[in-house]
Amino acid sequence: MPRPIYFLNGPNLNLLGQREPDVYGRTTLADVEGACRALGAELGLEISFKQSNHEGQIVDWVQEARGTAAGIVINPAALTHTSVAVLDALNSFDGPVIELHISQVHKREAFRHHSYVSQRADAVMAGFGVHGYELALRHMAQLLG
Ligand code: DHK
Repeated sequence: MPRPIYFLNGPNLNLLGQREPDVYGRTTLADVEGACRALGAELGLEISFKQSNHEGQIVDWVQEARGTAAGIVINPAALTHTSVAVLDALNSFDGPVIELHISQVHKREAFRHHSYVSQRADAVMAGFGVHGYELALRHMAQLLG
């Protein structure tokens, strides 16, 4: 049984499509999940797509990914800039990790310019909009050979 790719989404991404559409667009997270599942089927990759507003839940899912997932695509959202706990959890995971931001965080407020997660991520994406999720999946497919 091939291992799935975990897509982990942090706080407020459940409101994607509704909150700050000028920054994050009008596509919902359910639409993004659907697009990833369709591409995953094309690439022969299983997808496990999750979102939580709670830091501990994200940590639990990263720990669950150990020995379960082939790779992790993570949009930690605000936890990017605050969470040593998410970084520590990712450091316990052996497979490839792609950090993804919908917006171009380096064009935004200074507090969004630092990422704890980048210390672990094998690739970092920002500013591709929701299309970044499919690009990340294609890159993950390449990394996994
Ligand atoms: C999403 C968030 O919710 C913000 O807290 C981050 C990220 C940026 C995004 O661009 O996907 O700063």
